[in-house]
Amino acid sequence: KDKVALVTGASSGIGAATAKKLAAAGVKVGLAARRLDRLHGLAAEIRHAGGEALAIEMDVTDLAAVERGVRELAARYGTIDIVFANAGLMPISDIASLKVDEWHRMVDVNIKGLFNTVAAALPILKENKSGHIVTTSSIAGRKTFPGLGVYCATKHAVAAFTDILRMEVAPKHDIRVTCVQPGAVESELFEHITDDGYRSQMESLKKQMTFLKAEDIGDSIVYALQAPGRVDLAEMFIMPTSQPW
Ligand code: NJP
Repeated sequence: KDKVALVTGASSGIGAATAKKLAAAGVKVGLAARRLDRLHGLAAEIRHAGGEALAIEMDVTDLAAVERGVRELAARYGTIDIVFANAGLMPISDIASLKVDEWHRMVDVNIKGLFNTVAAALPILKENKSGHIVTTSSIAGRKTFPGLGVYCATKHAVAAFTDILRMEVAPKHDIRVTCVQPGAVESELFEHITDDGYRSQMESLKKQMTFLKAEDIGDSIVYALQAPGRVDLAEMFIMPTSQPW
């Protein structure tokens, strides 16, 4: 039977690339994000290539919206087997700049968005006594970097939550859990930096090193999902070969 996946943050970058890889591997994908036009475009692209996809408008900070999206996906394809909780943002700035609104948005999307996604989807996986939850943490969930104070805090939280989720649900409910920790990946993530200094720092970094492609992360996730049931790839730390830190 074809598997069904929910992908949050599917409108661009890692989420969009992973959704395409999943669809190519025969998975029916629920594409969730706020930009519905993007999701419709991606769903059409996936269907054109012979896959199955459903566009779902979803703000992950809104638990009711996430629950609605999960219900819609499960109703369309019968169940949910895979959850890729990936939505996130990274507006870099120094703590002393006190961009408190940006801090709160990162906490709301990167942390609470993950909690909401797991809360809405886990009952279905538990009921099935199987499934796979993949979360997007970061190299910033393992180390710390100036300018990334709040982002690192959120991605450390993602890593901690994911690890404990695995310990609790993998042995008991046969639900595998994987925490993906990428280094620098080409995506729209860096477009939301409002601090001029860090924005130009990121621009020059792009010229100095070769970022990963979002597809590289998608390939690794498909690999983890296709591993035999006894194998849980708990963490995947994926770095660009040229990234020195
Ligand atoms: O970035 P981008 P990535 N509700 O900006 C969505 C992590 N990461 O693919 O709602 C629902 O292209 C947004 O959709 P929309 C990173 O922290 C990256 O790189 O339509 N969705 C879009 O689809 C993040 O967790 C790198 O605006 C919301 C997606 O999130 C994940 O990878 C390195 C939302 C962001 O796509 C994907 O980011 C690393 C909301 N409220 C970790 N707000 C890297 N790129 O180098 C945003 O270690 N989204």
